[in-house]
Amino acid sequence: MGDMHAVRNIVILTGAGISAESGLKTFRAEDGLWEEHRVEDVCTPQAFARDPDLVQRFYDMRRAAALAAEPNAAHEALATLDAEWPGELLIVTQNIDDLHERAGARRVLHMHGEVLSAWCTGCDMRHRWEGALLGDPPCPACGEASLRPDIVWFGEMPYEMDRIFAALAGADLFVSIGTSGAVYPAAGFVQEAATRGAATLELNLERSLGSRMFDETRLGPASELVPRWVAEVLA
Ligand code: BV8
Repeated sequence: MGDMHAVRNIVILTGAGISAESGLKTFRAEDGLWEEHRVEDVCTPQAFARDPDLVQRFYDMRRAAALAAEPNAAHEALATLDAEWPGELLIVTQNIDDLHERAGARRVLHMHGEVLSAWCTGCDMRHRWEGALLGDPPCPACGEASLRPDIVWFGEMPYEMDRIFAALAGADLFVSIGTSGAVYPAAGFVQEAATRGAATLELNLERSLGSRMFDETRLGPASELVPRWVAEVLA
């Protein structure tokens, strides 16, 4: 990676690969989530309208898995970077688990939502939620049985896109960790950052679909690559 002294503002994009070593399934692996479920059956507003119980059961399973998982060395290393980095830093995650925060990271943005949050489509309130949503429990605020997982489904606008694009515009360094680069707009962030003059680095088990757009790619498990990279940055 070039001379770190010129780097002040960092944007980090993470995907399912950073939570794989915590035991959470990725999407596209041979034993991935999309092997057992069709995206259009569980991850679109149309699917929720058609069969809400199937979708609630799917996210109840993901919620239980997230609660049972523990952060790994990659999450911990990013939490250390977050605590010690004097410049701007934003961890933009596509993940709906809370392992970044449980490792201690604070400057985290969940662009695709959070599985430990329930959103009432009646009164628009959001609630911390650890239990099941199957069975239509009432909204703690308005009592309506209209809670859905607080998740961005395909065809829905990701959260806080303005904040993300503002951070990309000011970034000196863009780092992508554990993502296949298959889903937009996240897969387009490397181009946006590079166009704005940022250096770009990919840390992944295998080359992603957008690999050729990165200045540098390092291949290996996140639990090894991320602590090593953070040590370099803080050196
Ligand atoms: C929108 C929440 C518009 C739910 C998710 C442009 C071109 C083509 C298509 C589109 C386009 N723009 C928009 C689209 C449509 C669509 C899209 O991108 N489709 C794809 C399939 C082609 N995008 C959307 O619909 C987005 N919305 O565009 O809205 C709009 C505009 C105006 C107004 C209204 C609307 C919304 C997309 C968000 C959907 N929700 N998640 C849930 O989690 O259940 S996406 C979900 O899938 C994840 O969040 C993530 O984004 C994606 C999965 O990707 P990864 O996380 O990368 O996981 P994957 O398994 O694929 O890869 C894992 C990687 O890790 C691998 O590379 C592997 O090698 C690596 N790895 C594995 N183990 C390790 C490792 N690396 C290191 N260490 C390890 N141990």
